[in-house]
Amino acid sequence: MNITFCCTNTKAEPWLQGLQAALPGAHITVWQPGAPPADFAVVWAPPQQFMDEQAGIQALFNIGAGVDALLALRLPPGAQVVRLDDAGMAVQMAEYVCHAVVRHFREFEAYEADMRAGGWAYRRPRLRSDFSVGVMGLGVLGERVAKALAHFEFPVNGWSRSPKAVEGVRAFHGAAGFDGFLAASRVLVNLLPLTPDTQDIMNRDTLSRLQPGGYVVNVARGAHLVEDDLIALIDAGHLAGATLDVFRTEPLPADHPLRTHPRITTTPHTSARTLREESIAQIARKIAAMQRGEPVAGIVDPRRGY
Ligand code: NDP
Ligand code: OXD
Repeated sequence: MNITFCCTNTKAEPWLQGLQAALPGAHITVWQPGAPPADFAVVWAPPQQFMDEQAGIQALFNIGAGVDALLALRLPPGAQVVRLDDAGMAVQMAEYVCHAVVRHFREFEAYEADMRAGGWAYRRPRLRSDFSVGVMGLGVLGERVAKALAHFEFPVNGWSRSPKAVEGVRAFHGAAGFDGFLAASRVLVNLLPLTPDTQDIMNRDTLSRLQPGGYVVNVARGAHLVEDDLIALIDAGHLAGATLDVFRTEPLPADHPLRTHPRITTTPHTSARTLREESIAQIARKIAAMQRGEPVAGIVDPRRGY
């Protein structure tokens, strides 16, 4: 079995060593133009040339959860796309989102500023029941995040494409459920995949329909959010602020207004990192299962885009 590795911005050597240890019978190499055909590929943001040359690939293993960049390419005919299924990302996402929501709800930023300025003042505790959190996307990551938020006793709403039942979460689905979901939510957390249906989904119109004092946490993809609309709604006082991990342009330009806006917290696309060991173990398990002709989880449907 031949496996080719083609991951942009990723140090190849530790991945090759880990994959080789997990799949001792495999021949694993780093892809170069003109390389011989392989059976499986481990990829992140490969060039179109890779896809064109590797026409016989059976499955492409994406070393991330989001496959929007991969599906933007012309794929080898018949190749299955397999995304990472959690692999240690869900707990990181739950930490990140709970931190952002709790930090905002408990006004820790204001307390920190006050303490730095020599103050010692109490703020009136806010009502948890006034801070319903809406999680867009109840997939591998969104479900874990929604459950973690419910653990802190926030009222939690969830929105997905198909109907879902998640304990502790008021579930909405489909286009027909979107208005009710927004109207019931004050904090909006985005964990949708980026598809033609979800691009720009957070815009002036939809964000205006959040409850007053709304707050946005975007941890999915930058193109889900119309950034100028977010800034305008914060400046107009309809939204209280935002925590953003992903941006329309990454890296975020050094002089971008989102970096310095006083009500916006930014991080560099780090809310849930790909963990090498967990990912290698998962990919190796799935390759072995495919070779035995068994089904594997995390197969992407290119028509729906995730
Ligand atoms: P999943 O594919 O497991 O879940 C996607 C969820 O979104 C599903 O619940 C799905 O509904 C829902 N959904 C998709 N399209 C629509 C739609 N049009 N309307 C309503 N709901 C919709 O994805 P993950 O949870 O694994 O990951 C989500 C995204 O998080 C990734 O695509 C990626 O972009 C991002 N991500 C960001 C990271 C970071 O570091 N910032 C790290 C990892 C991922 P249904 O259940 O009905 O199918
Ligand atoms: C992912 C990401 O999709 O890191 O896994 O954004």
